[in-house]
Amino acid sequence: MVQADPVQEIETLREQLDAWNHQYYVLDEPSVPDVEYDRCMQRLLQLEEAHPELRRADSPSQRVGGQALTQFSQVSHEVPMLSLENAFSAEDLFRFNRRLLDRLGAEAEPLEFACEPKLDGIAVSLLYREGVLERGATRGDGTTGEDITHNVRTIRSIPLRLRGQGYPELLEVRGEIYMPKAGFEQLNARARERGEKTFVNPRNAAAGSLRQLDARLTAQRPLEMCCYSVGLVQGGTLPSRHSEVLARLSDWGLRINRESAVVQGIEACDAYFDALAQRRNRLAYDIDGIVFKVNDLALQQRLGFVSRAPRWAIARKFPAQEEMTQLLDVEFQVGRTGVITPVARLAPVFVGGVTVSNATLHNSDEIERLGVKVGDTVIVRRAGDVIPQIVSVVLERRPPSARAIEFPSRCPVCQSAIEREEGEAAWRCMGGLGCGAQQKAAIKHFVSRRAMDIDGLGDKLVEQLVDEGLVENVAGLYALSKEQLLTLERMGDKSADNLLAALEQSKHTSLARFVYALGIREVGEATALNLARHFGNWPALSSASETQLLQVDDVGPVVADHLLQFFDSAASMAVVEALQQAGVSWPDLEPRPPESLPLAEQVWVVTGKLESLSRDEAKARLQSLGAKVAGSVSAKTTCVVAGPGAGSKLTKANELGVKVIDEEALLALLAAHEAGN
Ligand code: D41
Repeated sequence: MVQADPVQEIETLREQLDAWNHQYYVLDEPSVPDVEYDRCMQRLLQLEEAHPELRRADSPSQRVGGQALTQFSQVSHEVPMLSLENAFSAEDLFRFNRRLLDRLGAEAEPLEFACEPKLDGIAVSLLYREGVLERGATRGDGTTGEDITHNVRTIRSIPLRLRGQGYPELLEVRGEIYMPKAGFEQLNARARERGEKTFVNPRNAAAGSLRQLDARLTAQRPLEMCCYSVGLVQGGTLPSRHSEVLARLSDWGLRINRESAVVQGIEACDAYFDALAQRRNRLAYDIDGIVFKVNDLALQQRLGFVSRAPRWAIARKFPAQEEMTQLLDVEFQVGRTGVITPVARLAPVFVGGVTVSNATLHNSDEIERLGVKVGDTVIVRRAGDVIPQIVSVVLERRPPSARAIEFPSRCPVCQSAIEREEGEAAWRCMGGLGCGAQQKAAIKHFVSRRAMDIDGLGDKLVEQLVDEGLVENVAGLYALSKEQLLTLERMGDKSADNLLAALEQSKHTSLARFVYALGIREVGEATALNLARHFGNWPALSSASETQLLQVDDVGPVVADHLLQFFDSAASMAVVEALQQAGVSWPDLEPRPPESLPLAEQVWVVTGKLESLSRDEAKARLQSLGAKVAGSVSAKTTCVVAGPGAGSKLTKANELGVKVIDEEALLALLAAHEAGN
């Protein structure tokens, strides 16, 4: 794309980069490989360097400014940013509807409402002049906020210039800046690894990220923006319904919430609330309720506002995801790989929809960071499927009897020495499979459904078997006799027979399952499958060199090192030997080059929510069958897997006549192809 005219080439590059940004960050549909994007960006930077007179603030190269600010300046909101009234029950919501109808007259029934998830982030205002982003500000107290232009510019879902045409000369857009849950977890995990301060929740992380004077810091934080209304509008007009205004914002390249819906009547609002409450944990971001707005802007006008909140909107809140409770004790658990995790025992508390009585304290650094003591009152957070966490201590409530938490100096289960590797936060028990806790965890993993799939061998039974000294390692399972089983508590004749049959059946397995079942550090299902595919048989795999291991998809230096340690360990290899002696076997495979895999040459796309496996897992398993997994649908796509909530990718697939299957069909297909491995 070399063009003689730099003006023209710069404009072409900016348009291309803007379009890709929009596809990626606003529509959630990646459309180019990173290298291509980077190449264009580099070219643009190079041209702008050579022609400083052609630099412009709204160029995609100008998201992160040079100098850090020394302070924030204040911004007054010409049109105040109102607040929202809260509702805490269905009754509150119905009362809201009655108040509306009292004012508007019964003939307004049923009212049309716009329903929107209430994002738990920071409310902000963006000002566009002639379509160019001029200023970003926090809501502050609604009248005065802070100028955070330098920081909002770094957020990729905020366009530096609006797309298309027809926008007013002056347009103030309002919305919420938030941090998606996955980005938050990653940010905290990284901070924890480095022993740095973590954020309490995604909202605080978003607020902290926006409060940076140096935009280069903000640029590294996974922030997103979602728009929910407009403020100042001059030199142009907007549609007459809220939902249409949002649709227009979307046309201009701004991000709006795809879960939003327009419904008729308050009963439908109630149903929307219940439906989203069900799915709340599966959304990619935290929401703390649902906002209901009268959709007709003329009716909004007639209703007006009281003090600082509009009469025409209400936020129905979900049950809190953070609650206060007491830390009763701390226990130290030893995991499968020896990692010692402090677990908080809590006075039971109802939070995020369930009763919580345990929370993870992660590691010794985290205990130190929180400064928590036994007896303290703590704030517990349970969001989504994430394990409950203690996020802070209420120091004012510390009783005089509070006692410091002592991290053990030896393994609490086997008394072996504990060590912590350079740069790691976790302490590990060095007892290996001599440690009872690691023994039990290794056996539980070995028998689990996706490993050897031994039916009827639950956690309790595994613990009994180890505690009674009947089983020491996974090979011992196959030496169990019926007489031994019958000595166990609550083990009847029938259950013993069933268990022995399940053990017998599990002996016929696949190399991939076997490798996964061994529980080698960092070797998950997908990696095990890749290893099995690549080497085809155990002797080849277990004698592979580092160089050979590194040739396998998914295997990097760390995984290779764990594998080599396992193969070098006489004890581990003796267990493998004993398992094979006991009759555990699998069909060897032809070591297969990638091009002979069943889905070789195919391009797959996964979109929407999946129920029984994560999108990453689906991707890894498709890849290990040879498929490429792409981020967007094109004529080259072989098949699209669409779960609930699939949007434009599904539409596109239908338009192009690309095959679409659901999760159930995907599982069937994976099972069919993986069976032989
Ligand atoms: O998602 C939100 N947090 C959200 C906040 C939303 N979807 N809609 C909102 N609508 C308004 C009005 C009705 C006043 C335009 C809001 C907020 N306000 C709001 N956010 C913070 C204070 C008020």
